[in-house]
Amino acid sequence: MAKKEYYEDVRKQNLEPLWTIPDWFLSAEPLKTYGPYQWKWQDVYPRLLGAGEHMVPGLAGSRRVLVYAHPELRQSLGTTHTLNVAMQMILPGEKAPAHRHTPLAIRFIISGSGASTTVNGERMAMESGDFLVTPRWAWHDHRHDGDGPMIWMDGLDIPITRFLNGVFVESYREAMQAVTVADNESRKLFGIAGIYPKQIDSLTPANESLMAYPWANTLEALRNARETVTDPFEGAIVEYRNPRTGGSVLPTLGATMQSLLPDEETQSHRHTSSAAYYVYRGQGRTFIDGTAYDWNEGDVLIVPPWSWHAHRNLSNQHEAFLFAITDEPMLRAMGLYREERGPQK
Ligand code: 1HN
Repeated sequence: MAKKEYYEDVRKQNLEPLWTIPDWFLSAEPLKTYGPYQWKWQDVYPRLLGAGEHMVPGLAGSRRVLVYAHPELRQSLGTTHTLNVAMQMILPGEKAPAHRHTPLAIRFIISGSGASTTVNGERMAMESGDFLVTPRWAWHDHRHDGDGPMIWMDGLDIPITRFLNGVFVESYREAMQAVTVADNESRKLFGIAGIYPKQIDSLTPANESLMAYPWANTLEALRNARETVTDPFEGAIVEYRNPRTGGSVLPTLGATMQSLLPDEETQSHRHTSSAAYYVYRGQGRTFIDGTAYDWNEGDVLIVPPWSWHAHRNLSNQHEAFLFAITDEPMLRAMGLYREERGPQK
């Protein structure tokens, strides 16, 4: 058979000769399939408030949420290729009805006071800086009994769950769950490291582990990290963990809070995990593959996989706090996590 005919014949059988497939199939190192991206809070905030006029939770859909859809990931509506960041607002007196889905979620509380979320029958308070967890397939609803808009950031693993064809969603039989255990039960049971109720091994709590991490604890842990482990690539950084397993807070999604002191500058590194940063406090600049991205409070910044990045606090007075979600646990579980520490900026 002539060469040309051979290739036609083999492809007709939906067979692809490996020696003809270019680099994208197996590349020497991860390819850049999408770039860094940034959303400024000044562009998001008014539109989130605007959503207050256009939808009511429970009526038109069930959540007043703006999803951060990376322009290079329109197919998946991903914020990174694995994770979503979304911003949610709930107004006084509103209720976001109970449902559950296989994509898991974290919530980082931004502003407002007096709202609560109920996860598997456990009602939890939400205050600025708190970090909350909604595990896979957990019932959850939100309500706001305070004043003024309540805003938080949602982080979910929707893109990877969709890619794996694992999405299920179900509505609860009633609008809201009954509260079945003491408020903030998981915090009361598991929230103080190393000291637990004597009966802990025989309990059947509403949730198996800690669901709410208050800001005061995060701040104390950061202060302690600052005094004990210096990290030239991160400043001081703490990771939210599952206190019962010691592992990442969720199987696919990791979350961190880091602090940069006034004028602090980190060294550049890159890793195979992707990250979405939320600027909780402060102002600074992040270099990603040589491009500078300036950030202020409320901004969201994407660092794609295998991209060199270094942070700088641009204030000479105020500490900066960066919250981040990452897919690092997923990459580690698959043996794919790698980091390179470098000089590049
Ligand atoms: C969702 O169900 C919630 O339950 C928040 O609070 C954000 C983003 C995309 C899809 C579903 C919630 C979401 C979401």
